Amino acid sequence: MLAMKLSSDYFSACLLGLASGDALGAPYEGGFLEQALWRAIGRTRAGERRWTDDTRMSLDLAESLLARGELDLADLASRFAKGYAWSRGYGQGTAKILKRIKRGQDWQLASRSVFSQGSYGNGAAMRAPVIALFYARDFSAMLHATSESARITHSHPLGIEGAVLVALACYALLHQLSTADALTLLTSHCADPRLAGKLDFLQCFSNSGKLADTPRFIVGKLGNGMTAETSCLTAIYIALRFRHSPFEEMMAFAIDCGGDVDTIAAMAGAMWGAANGEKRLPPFLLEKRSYIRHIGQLLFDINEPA
Ligand code: F2R
Ligand code: MG
Ligand code: MG
Repeated sequence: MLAMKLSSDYFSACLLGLASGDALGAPYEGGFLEQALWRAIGRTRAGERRWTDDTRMSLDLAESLLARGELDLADLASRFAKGYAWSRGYGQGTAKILKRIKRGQDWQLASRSVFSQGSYGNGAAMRAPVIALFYARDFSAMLHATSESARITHSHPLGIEGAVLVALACYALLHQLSTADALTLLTSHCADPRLAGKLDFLQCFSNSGKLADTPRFIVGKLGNGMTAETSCLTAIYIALRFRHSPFEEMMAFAIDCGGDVDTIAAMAGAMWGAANGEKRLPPFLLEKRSYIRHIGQLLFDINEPA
């Protein structure tokens, strides 16, 4: 769809932005018990900030796409299952599905074993930035792969559509679309009236130049929950509002929004990284930083014509 020059720096930054938002947001996610647990296990022995399921599943997806050269759901399901560890704080439904696959159940059976209509959590959306990178030069393949990749854990239409919107937002920012053009692109691919209503809200605020409300107001309008419906548009709003501001300012706003902070910040962080490149990201001690940068580079290389 778009043929402009892409740079490897922005691919790495998209993945590092995701992991940074996840790691910096994780201490604020969940209730008292979850936060106390994260205080105990939230750093590696080397003092690096640990990330959670959001980054683990994004790396699983990237590693599968790079190894297979295309989306291979059986391979991806097996990598998701191998990557599962309770200490990464997976969603309850996703954890059950991955444990079943680990025990040998076919992923197609496992995917509907918890919620009969599939999950509408934000778990497919939080890893969707990887698809935007892998298919950065093939728009229709990106849309198709995003929906397909959601199916293993999130076959509910809302879980899928949230993932598509997040992938599209990353794609738009990677290609340096204006905020108005990015929102037009998202609107043209949004069918669900609940998500479309929230996108209308973003359009109004973008048109009036008034993208500047309090976290409390934004949470009231867009949500801060663990479902795709209550988190994806919040992340997109935050990324668009802070796309030209320092990462730390965006992160402070995401933390003030509360709720599912690691995931909202991971999705917004991926979009921000895709728009800004690596040099503007804060260089704090992050678990596997060099490896994540390397995977971003490989996702760029696959898009480069030989
Ligand atoms: N799991 C966490 N954080 C723990 C915080 C728990 C805290 N006590 C709290 O409840 O706030 N974080 C990680 O999980 C999220 C991603 O979740 P994912 O992968 O989408 O999981 P799941 O279980 O599929 O969906 C999440 C919840 O949404 C509700 N839900 C989804 N589909 C449903 C359906 N069809 N019917 C009814 N409910 C449905 C359920 O409550 C699910 O548990 C991210 O935040 C990640 O960081
Ligand atoms: Mg998480
Ligand atoms: Mg979360």
